Amino acid sequence: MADLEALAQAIINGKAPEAKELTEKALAEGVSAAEILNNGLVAGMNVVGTKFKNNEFYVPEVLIAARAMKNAMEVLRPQLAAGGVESKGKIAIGTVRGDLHDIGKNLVAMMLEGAGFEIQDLGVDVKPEQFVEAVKNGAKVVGLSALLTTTMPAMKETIEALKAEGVRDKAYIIIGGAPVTQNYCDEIGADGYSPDAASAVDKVKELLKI
Ligand code: B1M
Repeated sequence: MADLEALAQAIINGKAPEAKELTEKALAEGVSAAEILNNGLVAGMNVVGTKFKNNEFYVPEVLIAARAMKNAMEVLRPQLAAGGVESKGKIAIGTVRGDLHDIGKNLVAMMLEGAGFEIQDLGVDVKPEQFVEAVKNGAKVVGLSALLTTTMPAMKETIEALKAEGVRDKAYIIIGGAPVTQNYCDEIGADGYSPDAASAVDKVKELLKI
């Protein structure tokens, strides 16, 4: 019988082949993709997020868990699309213009994907116009990451570009990265700041009221 608890545990323990195998087994037994996603993958990543917040897990454990989740998602994604399972919303995320740091941004993206959101990862050195385009294409949340004090102003420039194109109010903007603070968030008029990947998930849920 499909064991979604074991699947969640495989994600928590970062066992990628096992996570993929259990996902395939559950699908073969007729468990719906939505159930596997919610009670297996998302349940596992929720535990990972909590452990990370409580300093029981560090970056390597989260990366390994996220890799296991990605493996399982490869099996599940086509089924989710075919079954018309709705994502919780589209999020465009990227490291802002001039900045090449992506480890933290990738963690945030993986945690958000693990929480059931559709992620458009724009990569690093992302120009304000690219974020504007993403919002025009339906992103409900824009995630900006910056690791350098010299690239933080690109966050403000991105918000200005969204305003100039008349789409600022079409998406929530969340920001993060080591030098970024709540004060800076307030100063540039972003909608939310998160100090880490797990809180980014909470912040997005809070903003989208889900
Ligand atoms: Co760079 N680097 N780096 N670097 N680098 C820092 C950031 C630095 C603090 C090192 C130092 O001097 N002590 C310093 C910045 C100083 C400053 O501006 N205050 C620095 C510098 C100066 C530079 C260069 C300019 C060095 C040079 O060339 N002279 C250069 C810049 C290149 C560029 O971007 N244009 C540079 C280059 C690099 C590498 C390419 C070598 C490499 C990046 C590799 C990569 O990312 N693929 C690198 C690295 C690895 C670092 C350090 C060592 C580690 C960063 C990291 O990945 N941390 C860093 C020093 C440090 O932080 N100890 C440093 C782990 C990661 C999980 O944490 O990214 O903070 P973090 O993400 C966290 C949170 O911040 C938050 O959640 C994440 C998970 O909890 N978060 C978000 C992040 N984004 C978020 C978005 C959100 C919400 C939360 O919402 C959207």
